[in-house]
Parts: sequence; C-alpha cells; structure tokens
Amino acid sequence: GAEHHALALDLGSSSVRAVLGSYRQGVVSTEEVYRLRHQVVDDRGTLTWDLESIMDGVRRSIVEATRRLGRAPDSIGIDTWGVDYGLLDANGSLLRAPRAYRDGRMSRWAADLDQAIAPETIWRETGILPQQINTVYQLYADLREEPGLVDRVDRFLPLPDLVAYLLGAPAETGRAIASTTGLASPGAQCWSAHVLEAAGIPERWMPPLVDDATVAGKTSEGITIVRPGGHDTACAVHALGLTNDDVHLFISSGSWSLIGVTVPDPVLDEATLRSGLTNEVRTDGGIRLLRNLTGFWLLQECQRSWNEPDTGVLVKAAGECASPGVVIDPDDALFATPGDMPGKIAHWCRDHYRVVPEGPAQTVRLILESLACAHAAYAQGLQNVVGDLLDPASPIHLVGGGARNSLLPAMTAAACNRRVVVSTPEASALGNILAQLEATGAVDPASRGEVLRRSVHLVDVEPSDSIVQPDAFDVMRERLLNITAG
Ligand code: LRH
Repeated sequence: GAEHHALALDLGSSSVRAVLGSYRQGVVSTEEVYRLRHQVVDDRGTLTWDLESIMDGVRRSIVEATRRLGRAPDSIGIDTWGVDYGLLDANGSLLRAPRAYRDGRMSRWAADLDQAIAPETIWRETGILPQQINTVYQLYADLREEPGLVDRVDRFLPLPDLVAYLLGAPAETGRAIASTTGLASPGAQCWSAHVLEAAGIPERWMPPLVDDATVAGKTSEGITIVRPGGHDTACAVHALGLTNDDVHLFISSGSWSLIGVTVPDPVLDEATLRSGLTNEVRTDGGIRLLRNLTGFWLLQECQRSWNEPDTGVLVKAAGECASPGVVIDPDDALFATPGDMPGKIAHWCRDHYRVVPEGPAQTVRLILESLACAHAAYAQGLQNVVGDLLDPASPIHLVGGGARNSLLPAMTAAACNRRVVVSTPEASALGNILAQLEATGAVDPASRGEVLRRSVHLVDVEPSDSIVQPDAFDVMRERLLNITAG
C-alpha cells in the first residue's frame, strides 16, 4: 500500500524539533530527525526570539528529512507555543524579531488595557481568559510604546503561520492559534472588531482565518505545507484521537500544564470565567476548555540555576526524600519571570508556611506535588463547570513531557482521585502529523481514533500507585486553596 511521510516541525521555547511521521498500513511511527536548542534573547531589556536561527533550524530539518527518506516528505506542518507573533511591513518583510511572552512590557500596560476594555468584556467577546501573556496584551503594549507601528505594520501573523509564510504559504492563520490571541470571537470564527478597536489594533493588520488540518500552500521546493492547528497544545489534544463530541479530561504536560476538557462549543458563563478557564480552539474545530497552568517551567528554571541538565536524576532523588507537606501556587506571579527559581520557591514557602524545602531533591518533590495539587483543583473546577457532560468516573488523558516523568502521572492520579491514562510524550508532533495525513487525504478523519489506538501505547495509572497517599494530597490541596482564595 501507499506510504506517506509527514514532517512535523514542533517549535518549543527551548528547542526546534523535527519529527518525521511515516504512515504505513494504518499505523503512524515517528522518529526525531533534527533538534536545535534555542532560547529567549535579552535584547537590551526586551525578551525576543532569535527567528533567524529558528528558521535556519526549520530549513535544516527539511534537508535532513529529505536526506533520510531519499526524497522530500509528502508534507510539512508547523506548530509552536501560543500567543507570540511577528509583524510584517508593506513589503511583506518581518519588521523585527518576535517578542517573547515573558517579556516585561505587559506589566507596564496591562492595567491600562483593562481600563480601556473590561476583562469581562474581553471574555464575553472572545471566550479567552484575559491573561497578560495573551497577544492582545502584547500588541497593546507594543502600540503604546511605539505608536508609529500603526503605520509601519501591514500584517500581524501568529508564530506558526509566520514560519509557514516564510517557507512559502500565504499570510493567513489557522483558527486554533488565532484563538490564543484573545482577539477572535469564541471558536475563532472571525476577529473581534470590538476588542481590536478597544485595544487600538488596526483591523487591517489581521490575516484571513482558515480552518486547520487543511493545505496552506507549497514551499519553494514544492513540498505541501499543511496548517496542522499551529498551536502545540491543539496538536497535542488532536493526538488523543477524539471526535468532535467526545468529552474528555486531558493534561498536556510540558513547560505549561494545560489541563482541560474537550467540549463541542465554547462555554462562556460567569462561573467559567471565575474558575480561571479559557476556550481555545482545537485542530478539528471543537473547543478545549482549559487552564493554562505553569508547569515544568518551574523545574526547568531550577535546573538552569543548579546547572543540572539530568531531569531523571532529580526526579529519582525527589521520589526518595520526604515530602515537604506543603505546596506552592505554580501560577503565582513571582514564578513567571526567569531567574533564581530555587530562591523564589524557598522565599514563597517561608512567606506562606515558615518552612523551606531542603535542597534540590525536596524542591523537585515540592514542584511535582504542587503541580499534582493544581491539576486536582482545576480538574474539580472543570467538572463543576461542564457538569453532566463529563462522567465523574472518567480518567484523565495525560500527554506531553510529563508522560516521561516517573512521578507526576501517579501523583496527579492520587491528587485528583482519578485514573490517569498516560499516552505519548510526542503528542504535539503526533497530532501535527495526523493533521497533515488528514489534510492530504491519507487518513480519513473518521478513523483518526483507530489510527491513534494502533500507533500509541497507553498505560493506566491508578490513584493508589502514587508514593503520596491521596489523603496527604487532600491536606496539601486544602492549604493551597486557602492561600489562593485569600
Ligand atoms: C504551551 C503553550 C500554551 C500557551 C503557552 C504560551 O507550549 O502553547 O498552550 O499558549 O505555550
């Protein structure tokens, strides 16, 4: 039978990765063919991305995949982290390096935007939780600091579509990544004229919105470019193989822990806003109602401070030391910016509990137990908000880097008191590949679930498998809820 080769370019905040997916006899296999480390650049006080080296990595990935296959892949698709973007001038050239969502400028202007348009109004208009990293806050800050941009910019493009554009695709955007801007209507059916106007963003900057899992164009070498749902989290959820009306809990665990539920339509009531949830668009057009929770960022930043790249060693030590018995709020603003994370965590614990975790092992354990407790708090919030749509006995599907962690899935199961089904760590790349196979006609969307079940090995983890007992988690979760509520 026919073989299809789809190349996923999965751009994360610390690496550009190329994963080659090969589809044979109803099964997708994946192989990493290229990886380039990169990091945010401090450009005289502004945090930016080095797009030149990212594009270099993207082009090398295509060359390397072509070399391995002995021919060009049948298609490529690009997914990236959410909310960041590029600005093009009238010649279609990039104006300057894209800025990073952890840049400090939003803290200077967010309150102004909240004056110009109430966060509740943004919520009703877009279904997206107003958060400072969102594109709407970033663009507002750009325009306040550089009013001349109004005339110099011709087009705004979310990062994955910017990369696709630089490879030859038209300057358009998929609905999934567009939803992360906080500038589009619920479900990203159209741009929100109301929010754009209130934020002073010219409507003519906005690219046409197109469905995901569709062909976008061709590279200069003639390779088909697919928009896979350019948001990495959309791709990760696509790799669950669900159909539009399946309601399931999921965690996409990486630098961020995205905990959510798949639902057919946006959920826009007040309770959902108050629960801190957001409606992002899926690759298949449905909705991911989720919490954007700070995840392994905390651990990655500690590792940077300790100069300890080996995560496995740290997690093993964490499993062998005593639990500190307290947990941090991963989303506290103190932890949002880079630098001295161990010191910040110790400071937070001293402030709130008058104890500090001892050394790296206990700090790592504290981070993992905190993530598990935060997962539990939001799993409960999601259950409350969607009610009968979600079976309370249903498991949580966990994908992404956390699927490789030897403690987090079981701790999450214990803290949430639900079974966790551990799926692939390669979810973003796999979802990207699957969307390409669907867009090019190699896989029928109706058999997406079967293809995934044949291609991915699932492991069930029960609450009782954790080294921490569920009732210990109850105590920690209560403490945390008291702090975050007060
Ligand atoms: C995860 C992610 C997440 C948010 C954040 C900025 O990588 O895409 O869904 O959008 O990055």
